[in-house]
Amino acid sequence: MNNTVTTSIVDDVAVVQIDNPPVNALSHGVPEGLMAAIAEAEANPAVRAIVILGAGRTFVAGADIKDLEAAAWNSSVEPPDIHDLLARVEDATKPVVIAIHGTALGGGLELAMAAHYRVAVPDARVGLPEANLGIIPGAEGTQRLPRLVGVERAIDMIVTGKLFPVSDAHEWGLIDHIIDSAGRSSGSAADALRAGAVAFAHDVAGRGPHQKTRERGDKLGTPAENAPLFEAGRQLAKKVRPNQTAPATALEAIEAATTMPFDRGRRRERELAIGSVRSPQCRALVHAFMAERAVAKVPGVTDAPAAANLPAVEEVAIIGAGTMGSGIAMACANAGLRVVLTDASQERLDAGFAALRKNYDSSVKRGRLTSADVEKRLALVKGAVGYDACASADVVIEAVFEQMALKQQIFAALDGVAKPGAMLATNTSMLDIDAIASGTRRPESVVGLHFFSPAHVMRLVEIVRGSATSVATIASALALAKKLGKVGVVVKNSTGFVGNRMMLPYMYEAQFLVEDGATPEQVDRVLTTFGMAMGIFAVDDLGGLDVAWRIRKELNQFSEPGARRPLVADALVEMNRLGQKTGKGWYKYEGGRTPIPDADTTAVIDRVTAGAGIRRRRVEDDEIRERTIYALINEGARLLEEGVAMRAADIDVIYLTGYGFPGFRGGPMFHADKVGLPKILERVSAFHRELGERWKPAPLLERLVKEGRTFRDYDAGLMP
Ligand code: T1G
Repeated sequence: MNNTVTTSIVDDVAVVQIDNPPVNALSHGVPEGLMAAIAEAEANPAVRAIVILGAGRTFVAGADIKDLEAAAWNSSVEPPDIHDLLARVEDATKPVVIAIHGTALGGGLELAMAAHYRVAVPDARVGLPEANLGIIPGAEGTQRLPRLVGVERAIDMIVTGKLFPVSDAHEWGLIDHIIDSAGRSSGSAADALRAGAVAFAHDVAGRGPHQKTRERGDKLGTPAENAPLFEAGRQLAKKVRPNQTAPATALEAIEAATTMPFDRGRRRERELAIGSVRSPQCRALVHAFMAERAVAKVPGVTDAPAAANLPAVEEVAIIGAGTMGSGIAMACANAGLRVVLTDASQERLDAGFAALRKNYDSSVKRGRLTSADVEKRLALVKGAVGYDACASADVVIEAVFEQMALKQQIFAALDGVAKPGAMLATNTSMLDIDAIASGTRRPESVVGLHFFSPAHVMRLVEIVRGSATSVATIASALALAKKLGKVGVVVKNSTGFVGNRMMLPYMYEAQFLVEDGATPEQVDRVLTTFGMAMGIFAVDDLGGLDVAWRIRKELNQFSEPGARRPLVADALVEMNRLGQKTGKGWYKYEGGRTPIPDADTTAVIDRVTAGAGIRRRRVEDDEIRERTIYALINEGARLLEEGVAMRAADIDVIYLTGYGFPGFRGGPMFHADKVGLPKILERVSAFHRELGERWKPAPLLERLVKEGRTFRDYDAGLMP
């Protein structure tokens, strides 16, 4: 028998354990092993019931994503199919009980639904997150889930792809019994689950008949009852997964469950599932999933001896209680870390705490946290005026405004205060880390931690490696990001690092398009239709037009002879149209956050462009899409070549988690591969001829086209 599945006999119950680390995916012989174990248990007269559980941290997290990836890229590879296993479980002659801890996800929950009973520990979670990967539950999940929880709930679970606590799942009838080990005085949680599941199995063995989910129809409703539910599902899909194809496909499969006998329904599901696996969106979303995990592995850092023995982080000090500082404080407190929030005056500190309190209050209002949670978290945050309170911190994060002299002064002062070995981080979004580090005698401890606003929400942290930053410091920064539930991406020191350096040409190209004849709302519509979470002009209004204005000054941008300089943005700033905070920017705002096109902006554009002798023309949507997105890609290729970004996939993760790039396109570099690098180069070269030097093709782009390679190939070459 294969070694990912083993059976032990406890009383009259066969306990079948899946052990396929890290997450017990249904690969490496697990399905075959389970079938063999069931056959053996059936044949054993001493066994009256079967329990299936997972070893290690979790029950089964689904099909193996690597198998899925192989099928997505290669149409001669069949997507994972566990129908035989599911039938074997459901038709077992002895009752099968699935015992869940950690998570039962995707194929894992589908396996559980084929069993006769499901039990779980109280902190386990369940879900069908396939839509996150651009596919539909393809192991009969769209057929069994509505039978167990009803059509409405099934639609919600499958379209949102969310994970749900077992308390909810129990209420809906998806979980039969919660094993509460609160009363147990000894033994591990795993022992409690095993003992509880065996007791449950022993109990049901004497009863019967044992319900087969596929034979149930009591919750499937009638066509007339279901029609509005499917309509609501389509609306939900539009809202939570705009532009994604999998939710509509999943709805079709669920509909099949309600109109066809089980066997025909599951065949229909299989057809639809295969179609979804072969879709470009699946490839992109699987790439995004893998890339997000790959960024946590940095050659030379996470595999270095220094990474094996990192000091624990328990206390974080934050310098600067402004928007970023208080947001970072919240992110740390949410992760259970002690926080010292500091600023130069009591007044500013009070304002920081007020902001913290306000953010927490809104989490309570939205039902995300209870008041008790909030009090517990707020109790972790202490305030202090001045740097002295940073002395006991394991990590100090500077989050004052972007002024080099001030930052250098802070780091020099920290040198005398921070404990030896403490990480000294700066939250700068633009400034030179090496220059900041030059003020201390311990530049090896200095690192950039570029959080994104709002810092307690946004998942991205760019981890900026200065020329002196030690391997241990980078590894600690990665570990801290993970602890905060964030995605840390290591990049090299360079103006704007990766994210903002790509953002500027993208943003300015959008502004040139407006000066050439488009409108802010047209550009934003093209970008959101492409899938960006927000249009660039709405983003600029949100962040404040003065931010880029200051950068233009500080970096002395557009100083090269012949460089085209954006004109309208300066004019708007001069009129104090700074965006949402002044009620007007590229758009106007009438009390809320909704951008409203403004005739005054049009007048400014007309005036400024006329003054500069620009003859405005009709600009087509295609031109907008190409000039904005290809500007991102061309700059991304430069960053790769310069080694500021290590892998094209790192750039993708940065754009997916920090800049609202649509997951179903896999990130800018993945998207470039999909469009085809020759086509991108052709357009970039044409823009270079028409629009000037800013469009000079990145040498790496030219090289890859010449060699017939993609960015994905480039990454593969780097990481054998
Ligand atoms: N297959 C293979 N590897 C997986 C995996 C999976 N399903 N899930 C996670 N991993 C790896 C991951 O790459 C990482 O590897 C390690 O496990 C830890 O993951 C038929 C076809 C389970 C909640 O979508 O949501 O079933 O980097 O860093 O934060 O209809 O992983 O260590 O080498 O994320 O504790 C549906 C996806 C599959 C679940 C754990 N299932 N996974 O989170 O750790 S499709 C999913 C997760 C399917 C059926 C269809 C999370 C997690 P490495 P991690 P974590």
